[in-house]
Formats: sequence, C-alpha cells, structure tokens
Amino acid sequence: MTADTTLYTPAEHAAMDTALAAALAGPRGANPLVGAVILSPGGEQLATGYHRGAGTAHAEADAISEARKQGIDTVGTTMVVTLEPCNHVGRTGPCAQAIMAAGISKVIYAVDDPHDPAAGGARTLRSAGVEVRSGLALDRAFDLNRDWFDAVAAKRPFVTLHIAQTLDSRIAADDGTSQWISSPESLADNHGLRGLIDAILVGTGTVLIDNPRLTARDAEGELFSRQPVRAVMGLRDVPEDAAVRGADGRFVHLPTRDPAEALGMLFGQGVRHVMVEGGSSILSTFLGAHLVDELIVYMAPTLLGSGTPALHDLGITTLKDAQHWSWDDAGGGAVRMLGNDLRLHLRSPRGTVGTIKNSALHKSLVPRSEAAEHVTGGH
Ligand code: AOF
Ligand code: ZN
Repeated sequence: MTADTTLYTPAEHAAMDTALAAALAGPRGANPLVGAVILSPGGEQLATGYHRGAGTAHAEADAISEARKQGIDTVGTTMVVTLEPCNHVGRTGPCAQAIMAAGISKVIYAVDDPHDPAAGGARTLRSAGVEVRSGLALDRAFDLNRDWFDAVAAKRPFVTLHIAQTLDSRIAADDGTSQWISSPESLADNHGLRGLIDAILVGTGTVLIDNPRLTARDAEGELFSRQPVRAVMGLRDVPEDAAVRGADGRFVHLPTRDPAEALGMLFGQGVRHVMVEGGSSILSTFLGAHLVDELIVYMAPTLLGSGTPALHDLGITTLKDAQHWSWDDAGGGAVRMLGNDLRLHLRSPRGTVGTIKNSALHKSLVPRSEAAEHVTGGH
C-alpha cells in the first residue's frame, strides 16, 4: 500500500532519503521528527533542514533559512519534506506560508499531518497554485514517527521513560541509598531533557523516600528558564513540605494509580511530552500498560547484587510475551558513552510492521495520501 514511486524522479527519491536521514538528528518528544530538502529544477540538493524539537524552527523553515544563509535563490525550487507542511501558527510557522513566501513552486511530502491544529498545509499550498504531491516514502516516514502518530491518535502525551541504574538493573541499594548511581554527565544529560519536556512524573513512593525537587538545573544547580510541570501520581498524600511542591505553582498531584488516567489528566492540562522518572512501581506500571514510547537508560558500570530492581512484574510469564524494544538512532544515537555510563536509547515495541499496518491511524493515512497522489496547481 504505497504510492506509485515511479511518479517521482530519481532526484526526488534521493532528496526524500536525505530528508529522512536529516530528520533523525532531532529529538523525539512533543513534535515529530521532520526533515526537508530544497531541490533545484535540475535536481541538485541545495539545502537541508530538520526540526530540533518543540519550540524550534520547523524543518521547512530551517531548510529555507539554510538556503538564505548560503545566498541561494529558492524561487522555482522544489521542497521535499517528510511530513505535510503545517498550516497553523503554533510556537512557530506556518510552513505553508513560508514555502509560498520563498517562491517554492513544488512540494513533495511523505505523510499527512494528522494533528488537527497543524493539518491542512497541502490544501493551502494547492489553492495558492503550488504543485503538491504526497505519498513518496510514506511507510518509512510513518515508521520514523510511529510512536508520535500513536500518541496523537490516542490524544495522550508522548511518553519518555528514564531509568538510572546499575549494571545489574538496580536503582537503589538495600538501605535505600540511590544518590548518585549515575555519572555527572548522565545527570547533566537528564537535566537537559528536563528542560525540553512539558512534565516530569514520579510516584508518591519516590516523593516519600527520595524527596526529589524534579527541577531542571545546570551543573551549578541554577534553574533553567524553562521548567517542566512536576507531577506526582498515586493515592497517598504528598507532604506539605515535600520539595517537589516548590513555590512556582508548577506542581500537580494526580490522585490515581492508573497510568492511562494520569496521562489523560496531563494531556488535559496541555502536556504533550512527559518523562516518567520512577520509582520501580511507576516504571513497571507504564511499561506493563504499553504506554511508553521512548526509553532512555543510563547504565553505570556498578554492581549491587541486591537492592531495588528497576522493574517489577510486567505481566510476562513466558518468553513469547517478552517486550522486544528497538534501538533508536534518533537524537544522538542508540548507544553513547556519557562519562563512565552507557546511555541506551530505545523505541517502543508497538511498532512491528504488522501492528503499524493494522493501526487505525495508518489505515486512515494511506488512502488519504494515495488519493492525494495527484498533481495540481503549478505556475
Ligand atoms: C511542520 N514541520 O518540522 C514539524 C511540524 O507548536 P509547533 O509550532 O511546535 O508545531 C507543532 C506541530 O506542527 C506538531 O504537532 C505537528 O503537527 C507539526 N510539526 N510541522 O510543518 C515540522 N515538526
Ligand atoms: Zn511547520
């Protein structure tokens, strides 16, 4: 079920390959990974752009500004992009207008944007006389962001789960001590992520045992200007003097043990990317409920032999039910050294080809894209 790829020139295919590869440099989260290439009428790749995460320039705008920096005239060029250009004024945008303003006369994109406020860029471009085609590399572009598409369809935040553990998967020693299993470099990486997400989530147990602040801080302990909402889920009360409450009004108690309900509450408050930090009950609950899109594990070369395991029961009793995660090359790669630690980056096991092809969203996207496989407008 892919669009007829013979409708595209080898240069357009190659540009889409470049755009898909460029997209991978961005971080996963509230926004999809998107890459864009500007092609000359002769098929030369003039400029490449990608999206660096929520709040930063969209891929199309990034490619256009890259072209400007190089003094390249974009009038009459083709934009090849992995996602339908947006139509809305969000934190940036709209890309459809930026494309028109740059005099780009043809747009080839892979997959429709299902996100209501942003969708509709193709229509806007066509009615302005820009030639628009879609469906090239549809399956690869869908797979690139399959977790994001899932989150959008389910109207829940994108979920990153973070585990800081020893080589033998312990997050605390027998006596409860857990500071600091990870290296300073891993801690800094984690605080960098905290500055990008909308909310950080822990269980009441973690608050009672560790009394964490859950703020995003630099190496000197200074607060970043952008701070996540600090969410605590669970039925127990959060003590009045708990550090997580802070004084900035960004604390929220979610009185539930149900991960889907907690995500629904956060989504209702505008949260589009949440990082689940622990402890082991919360980590296991989210993983067991298949509500994790991205997994980041900081693994220290340390052994404890006993202590708190990172995970409890995931409801798996036989190997055939095991969760098979995929290594994720996006946003800096699947495996990195951070100081003395290994940083492992993985994607959810939901996206096996079978489940993607059968997902309601994919079904709704494919016919739309193939129906849109026509040429309109043109100057
Ligand atoms: C594009 N190009 O590179 C991306 C798009 O609020 P904003 O401005 O961050 O917009 C976010 C929405 O825009 C996001 O949910 C998705 O629908 C679309 N993302 N669109 O044209 C891009 N990242
Ligand atoms: Zn855009």
